[in-house]
Amino acid sequence: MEVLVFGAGSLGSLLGGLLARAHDVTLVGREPHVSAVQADGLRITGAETLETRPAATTDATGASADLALVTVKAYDTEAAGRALATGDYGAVCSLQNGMGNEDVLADAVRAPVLAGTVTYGAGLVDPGHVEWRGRGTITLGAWRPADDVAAAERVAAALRAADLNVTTTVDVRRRLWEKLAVNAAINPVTALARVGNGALTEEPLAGLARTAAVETAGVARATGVAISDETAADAAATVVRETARNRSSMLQDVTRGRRTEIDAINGYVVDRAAATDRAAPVNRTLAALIGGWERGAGVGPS
Ligand code: KPL
Repeated sequence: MEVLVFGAGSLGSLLGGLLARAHDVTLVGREPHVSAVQADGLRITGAETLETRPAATTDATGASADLALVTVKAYDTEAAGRALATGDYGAVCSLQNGMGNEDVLADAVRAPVLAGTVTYGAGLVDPGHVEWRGRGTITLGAWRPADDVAAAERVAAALRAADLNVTTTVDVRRRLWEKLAVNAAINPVTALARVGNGALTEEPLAGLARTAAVETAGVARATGVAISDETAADAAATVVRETARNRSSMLQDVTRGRRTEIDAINGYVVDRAAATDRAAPVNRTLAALIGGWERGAGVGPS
Protein backbone atom coordinates (compact mmCIF):
# COMPACT_ATOMS: atom_id res chain seq x y z
CA MET A 1 0.00 0.00 0.00
CA GLU A 2 1.20 3.56 -0.69
CA VAL A 3 0.96 5.72 2.45
CA LEU A 4 1.61 9.44 2.71
CA VAL A 5 2.18 10.75 6.25
CA PHE A 6 1.27 14.41 6.27
CA GLY A 7 3.12 15.93 9.22
CA ALA A 8 6.53 14.40 9.93
CA GLY A 9 6.81 15.61 13.52
CA SER A 10 7.52 13.11 16.27
CA LEU A 11 4.31 11.03 16.01
CA GLY A 12 4.09 11.19 12.21
CA SER A 13 7.72 10.15 11.85
CA LEU A 14 7.34 7.28 14.30
CA LEU A 15 4.21 5.96 12.58
CA GLY A 16 5.69 6.51 9.12
CA GLY A 17 8.90 4.72 10.12
CA LEU A 18 6.98 1.77 11.54
CA LEU A 19 4.65 1.61 8.53
CA ALA A 20 7.66 1.57 6.19
CA ARG A 21 8.31 -2.00 7.42
CA ALA A 22 5.33 -3.14 5.31
CA HIS A 23 4.34 -0.28 3.02
CA ASP A 24 5.63 2.27 0.57
CA VAL A 25 5.71 5.38 2.81
CA THR A 26 6.35 9.06 2.06
CA LEU A 27 6.83 11.51 4.95
CA VAL A 28 5.76 15.10 4.28
CA GLY A 29 7.59 17.38 6.65
CA ARG A 30 9.96 20.28 7.19
CA GLU A 31 13.67 20.84 6.85
CA PRO A 32 16.16 19.79 8.13
CA HIS A 33 14.30 16.55 9.00
CA VAL A 34 13.29 15.82 5.39
CA SER A 35 16.87 16.09 4.04
CA ALA A 36 18.18 13.93 6.90
CA VAL A 37 15.63 11.18 6.12
CA GLN A 38 16.38 11.43 2.38
CA ALA A 39 20.12 11.10 3.03
CA ASP A 40 20.30 8.48 5.79
CA GLY A 41 16.81 7.07 6.37
CA LEU A 42 14.88 7.27 9.64
CA ARG A 43 16.36 5.99 12.89
CA ILE A 44 13.95 4.84 15.60
CA THR A 45 15.28 4.16 19.10
CA GLY A 46 13.58 3.49 22.43
CA ALA A 47 10.89 0.81 22.73
CA GLU A 48 12.62 -0.85 19.74
CA THR A 49 15.62 0.11 17.63
CA LEU A 50 15.19 0.06 13.87
CA GLU A 51 16.19 1.91 10.74
CA THR A 52 13.74 2.35 7.89
CA ARG A 53 13.88 4.24 4.62
CA PRO A 54 10.62 6.06 3.95
CA ALA A 55 10.70 8.63 1.15
CA ALA A 56 10.52 12.24 2.39
CA THR A 57 9.41 15.52 0.84
CA THR A 58 8.49 19.07 1.87
CA ASP A 59 5.82 19.38 -0.83
CA ALA A 60 2.96 16.94 -1.40
CA THR A 61 1.18 18.98 -4.07
CA GLY A 62 -0.46 16.65 -6.61
CA ALA A 63 0.62 13.47 -4.80
CA SER A 64 -1.47 10.31 -4.72
CA ALA A 65 -1.57 7.37 -2.32
CA ASP A 66 -3.92 4.68 -1.04
CA LEU A 67 -3.88 6.36 2.37
CA ALA A 68 -2.99 9.81 3.74
CA LEU A 69 -2.37 9.87 7.49
CA VAL A 70 -2.68 13.42 8.79
CA THR A 71 -0.54 14.15 11.86
CA VAL A 72 0.00 17.91 11.53
CA LYS A 73 -0.76 20.32 14.39
CA ALA A 74 -4.47 21.21 14.45
CA TYR A 75 -3.83 24.79 13.23
CA ASP A 76 -2.11 23.40 10.09
CA THR A 77 -5.10 21.22 9.09
CA GLU A 78 -6.52 23.73 6.60
CA ALA A 79 -3.18 23.93 4.79
CA ALA A 80 -2.96 20.12 4.81
CA GLY A 81 -6.50 19.92 3.39
CA ARG A 82 -5.59 22.33 0.57
CA ALA A 83 -2.53 20.24 -0.33
CA LEU A 84 -4.48 16.96 -0.15
CA ALA A 85 -7.18 18.44 -2.38
CA THR A 86 -4.62 18.68 -5.21
CA GLY A 87 -3.96 14.92 -5.08
CA ASP A 88 -5.76 11.60 -5.17
CA TYR A 89 -6.18 9.40 -2.08
CA GLY A 90 -8.06 6.18 -1.26
CA ALA A 91 -8.71 7.41 2.31
CA VAL A 92 -7.62 10.28 4.57
CA CYS A 93 -7.20 9.57 8.28
CA SER A 94 -6.71 12.27 10.92
CA LEU A 95 -4.63 11.19 13.93
CA GLN A 96 -4.43 14.67 15.47
CA ASN A 97 -5.04 16.39 18.78
CA GLY A 98 -8.22 18.38 19.30
CA MET A 99 -11.51 18.41 17.43
CA GLY A 100 -12.71 19.98 14.21
CA ASN A 101 -9.88 18.58 12.06
CA GLU A 102 -12.02 15.89 10.44
CA ASP A 103 -14.65 18.39 9.25
CA VAL A 104 -11.94 20.58 7.73
CA LEU A 105 -10.50 17.56 5.88
CA ALA A 106 -13.94 16.25 4.83
CA ASP A 107 -14.72 19.66 3.31
CA ALA A 108 -11.42 19.65 1.40
CA VAL A 109 -11.12 16.12 -0.06
CA ARG A 110 -13.31 13.67 -1.95
CA ALA A 111 -11.87 10.55 -0.25
CA PRO A 112 -13.46 8.83 2.77
CA VAL A 113 -12.33 10.63 5.95
CA LEU A 114 -11.44 8.60 9.02
CA ALA A 115 -10.51 9.77 12.50
CA GLY A 116 -8.50 8.13 15.23
CA THR A 117 -6.89 8.47 18.62
CA VAL A 118 -3.30 7.39 19.25
CA THR A 119 -1.50 6.56 22.48
CA TYR A 120 1.89 5.77 20.93
CA GLY A 121 4.50 8.08 22.49
CA ALA A 122 7.25 9.71 20.42
CA GLY A 123 9.78 12.52 20.54
CA LEU A 124 11.98 13.95 17.77
CA VAL A 125 15.58 13.70 19.01
CA ASP A 126 17.46 15.04 15.97
CA PRO A 127 16.69 15.40 12.26
CA GLY A 128 16.22 11.82 11.01
CA HIS A 129 16.02 10.37 14.54
CA VAL A 130 12.83 9.74 16.51
CA GLU A 131 12.53 8.21 19.96
CA TRP A 132 9.74 5.68 20.45
CA ARG A 133 8.62 6.51 24.00
CA GLY A 134 5.85 4.01 24.47
CA ARG A 135 3.88 1.32 22.74
CA GLY A 136 0.23 2.20 22.52
CA THR A 137 -2.89 1.69 20.51
CA ILE A 138 -4.59 3.39 17.59
CA THR A 139 -8.38 3.41 17.60
CA LEU A 140 -9.95 4.56 14.36
CA GLY A 141 -13.31 4.79 12.72
CA ALA A 142 -15.22 6.41 9.91
CA TRP A 143 -16.05 10.07 10.40
CA ARG A 144 -19.23 9.67 8.34
CA PRO A 145 -20.06 6.14 9.44
CA ALA A 146 -22.67 5.16 6.87
CA ASP A 147 -20.26 5.77 4.00
CA ASP A 148 -16.86 4.79 5.18
CA VAL A 149 -16.87 1.80 7.55
CA ALA A 150 -15.26 -0.43 4.88
CA ALA A 151 -12.48 2.16 4.43
CA ALA A 152 -11.82 2.13 8.19
CA GLU A 153 -11.49 -1.67 8.16
CA ARG A 154 -9.15 -1.54 5.13
CA VAL A 155 -6.92 1.07 6.77
CA ALA A 156 -6.87 -0.82 10.10
CA ALA A 157 -5.80 -4.01 8.28
CA ALA A 158 -3.00 -2.14 6.49
CA LEU A 159 -1.70 -0.65 9.75
CA ARG A 160 -1.81 -4.07 11.43
CA ALA A 161 0.21 -5.50 8.53
CA ALA A 162 3.04 -3.26 9.79
CA ASP A 163 2.58 -4.61 13.33
CA LEU A 164 0.78 -1.55 14.70
CA ASN A 165 -1.75 -2.17 17.45
CA VAL A 166 -5.04 -1.03 15.90
CA THR A 167 -8.70 -1.38 16.80
CA THR A 168 -11.71 0.03 14.98
CA THR A 169 -14.78 1.63 16.50
CA VAL A 170 -18.20 2.53 15.14
CA ASP A 171 -18.34 5.45 17.58
CA VAL A 172 -15.21 7.44 16.87
CA ARG A 173 -16.89 10.75 17.81
CA ARG A 174 -17.32 9.53 21.37
CA ARG A 175 -13.65 8.46 21.47
CA LEU A 176 -12.55 11.87 20.21
CA TRP A 177 -14.72 13.70 22.77
CA GLU A 178 -13.32 11.53 25.56
CA LYS A 179 -9.79 12.36 24.42
CA LEU A 180 -10.80 16.01 24.12
CA ALA A 181 -11.93 15.99 27.78
CA VAL A 182 -8.52 14.58 28.76
CA ASN A 183 -6.60 17.13 26.68
CA ALA A 184 -8.84 20.02 27.82
CA ALA A 185 -8.03 19.07 31.42
CA ILE A 186 -4.30 18.31 31.23
CA ASN A 187 -2.82 20.45 28.46
CA PRO A 188 -3.65 24.04 29.48
CA VAL A 189 -3.27 23.42 33.22
CA THR A 190 0.20 21.92 32.85
CA ALA A 191 1.19 24.63 30.35
CA LEU A 192 0.00 27.50 32.57
CA ALA A 193 1.53 26.07 35.75
CA ARG A 194 4.69 24.90 33.88
CA VAL A 195 4.47 21.46 35.49
CA GLY A 196 4.63 17.85 34.30
CA ASN A 197 1.43 15.80 34.02
CA GLY A 198 2.05 14.11 37.40
CA ALA A 199 1.60 17.44 39.23
CA LEU A 200 -2.13 17.17 38.46
CA THR A 201 -2.50 14.50 41.16
CA GLU A 202 -2.17 17.31 43.76
CA GLU A 203 -4.68 20.03 44.69
CA PRO A 204 -5.50 22.65 43.59
CA LEU A 205 -4.44 21.67 40.03
CA ALA A 206 -6.16 18.26 40.28
CA GLY A 207 -9.49 19.96 41.00
CA LEU A 208 -9.06 22.45 38.17
CA ALA A 209 -8.27 19.67 35.67
CA ARG A 210 -11.23 17.61 36.91
CA THR A 211 -13.59 20.58 36.52
CA ALA A 212 -12.39 21.17 32.94
CA ALA A 213 -12.92 17.48 32.09
CA VAL A 214 -16.41 17.39 33.62
CA GLU A 215 -17.41 20.65 31.91
CA THR A 216 -16.23 19.18 28.57
CA ALA A 217 -18.38 16.08 29.15
CA GLY A 218 -21.41 18.34 29.68
CA VAL A 219 -20.76 20.04 26.34
CA ALA A 220 -20.31 16.63 24.66
CA ARG A 221 -23.73 15.55 25.98
CA ALA A 222 -25.28 18.80 24.74
CA THR A 223 -24.00 17.93 21.23
CA GLY A 224 -25.50 14.42 21.47
CA VAL A 225 -22.40 12.46 22.54
CA ALA A 226 -23.10 10.53 25.76
CA ILE A 227 -20.11 10.83 28.09
CA SER A 228 -20.78 10.89 31.84
CA ASP A 229 -19.00 13.30 34.18
CA GLU A 230 -17.37 10.31 35.91
CA THR A 231 -16.10 8.85 32.63
CA ALA A 232 -14.44 12.14 31.69
CA ALA A 233 -13.00 12.78 35.16
CA ASP A 234 -11.74 9.19 35.49
CA ALA A 235 -10.22 9.24 31.99
CA ALA A 236 -8.29 12.44 32.81
CA ALA A 237 -7.14 11.10 36.20
CA THR A 238 -6.02 7.81 34.61
CA VAL A 239 -3.99 9.59 31.91
CA VAL A 240 -2.42 11.85 34.57
CA ARG A 241 -1.30 8.75 36.50
CA GLU A 242 -0.15 6.82 33.41
CA THR A 243 1.78 9.78 31.93
CA ALA A 244 2.93 11.27 35.27
CA ARG A 245 6.53 11.61 34.05
CA ASN A 246 5.56 13.25 30.72
CA ARG A 247 5.34 16.90 29.80
CA SER A 248 2.13 17.60 27.88
CA SER A 249 2.39 18.72 24.25
CA MET A 250 1.04 22.16 25.25
CA LEU A 251 3.67 22.59 27.95
CA GLN A 252 6.32 21.69 25.36
CA ASP A 253 4.87 24.23 22.90
CA VAL A 254 4.83 26.98 25.54
CA THR A 255 8.36 26.30 26.78
CA ARG A 256 9.62 26.34 23.17
CA GLY A 257 7.77 29.59 22.45
CA ARG A 258 5.52 27.95 19.82
CA ARG A 259 1.84 28.30 19.00
CA THR A 260 -0.34 25.78 20.89
CA GLU A 261 -3.39 23.71 19.87
CA ILE A 262 -5.62 25.57 22.38
CA ASP A 263 -8.16 26.60 19.68
CA ALA A 264 -8.82 22.96 18.70
CA ILE A 265 -8.99 21.83 22.35
CA ASN A 266 -10.52 24.22 24.93
CA GLY A 267 -11.47 26.71 22.19
CA TYR A 268 -13.49 23.99 20.43
CA VAL A 269 -15.31 23.17 23.69
CA VAL A 270 -16.20 26.86 24.14
CA ASP A 271 -17.47 27.08 20.53
CA ARG A 272 -19.63 23.96 20.84
CA ALA A 273 -20.96 25.20 24.20
CA ALA A 274 -21.98 28.51 22.61
CA ALA A 275 -23.64 26.66 19.71
CA THR A 276 -25.79 24.74 22.20
CA ASP A 277 -26.54 27.74 24.44
CA ARG A 278 -24.38 26.57 27.32
CA ALA A 279 -21.63 28.29 29.24
CA ALA A 280 -18.20 26.68 29.58
CA PRO A 281 -16.49 29.12 31.98
CA VAL A 282 -13.54 26.92 32.92
CA ASN A 283 -12.65 26.03 29.33
CA ARG A 284 -13.18 29.68 28.37
CA THR A 285 -10.82 30.90 31.08
CA LEU A 286 -8.14 28.33 30.21
CA ALA A 287 -8.45 29.20 26.49
CA ALA A 288 -8.22 32.94 27.27
CA LEU A 289 -5.12 32.49 29.44
CA ILE A 290 -3.26 30.42 26.86
CA GLY A 291 -4.48 32.73 24.07
CA GLY A 292 -3.11 35.68 26.06
CA TRP A 293 0.24 33.92 26.41
CA GLU A 294 0.31 33.23 22.62
CA ARG A 295 -0.37 36.88 21.80
CA GLY A 296 2.28 38.06 24.28
CA ALA A 297 4.78 35.64 22.74
CA GLY A 298 3.84 36.78 19.22
CA VAL A 299 2.81 33.26 18.13
CA GLY A 300 -0.99 33.56 18.14
CA PRO A 301 -3.21 33.00 15.09
CA SER A 302 -2.61 35.64 12.42
O1 KPL B 1 -2.11 13.94 24.58
C1 KPL B 1 -1.56 14.51 25.50
C2 KPL B 1 -0.76 15.70 25.15
O2 KPL B 1 0.23 15.98 25.83
O3 KPL B 1 -1.11 16.35 24.15
C3 KPL B 1 -1.74 14.05 26.91
C4 KPL B 1 -2.78 12.96 26.93
C5 KPL B 1 -2.18 15.18 27.79
C6 KPL B 1 -0.51 13.40 27.49
O4 KPL B 1 0.52 14.29 27.71
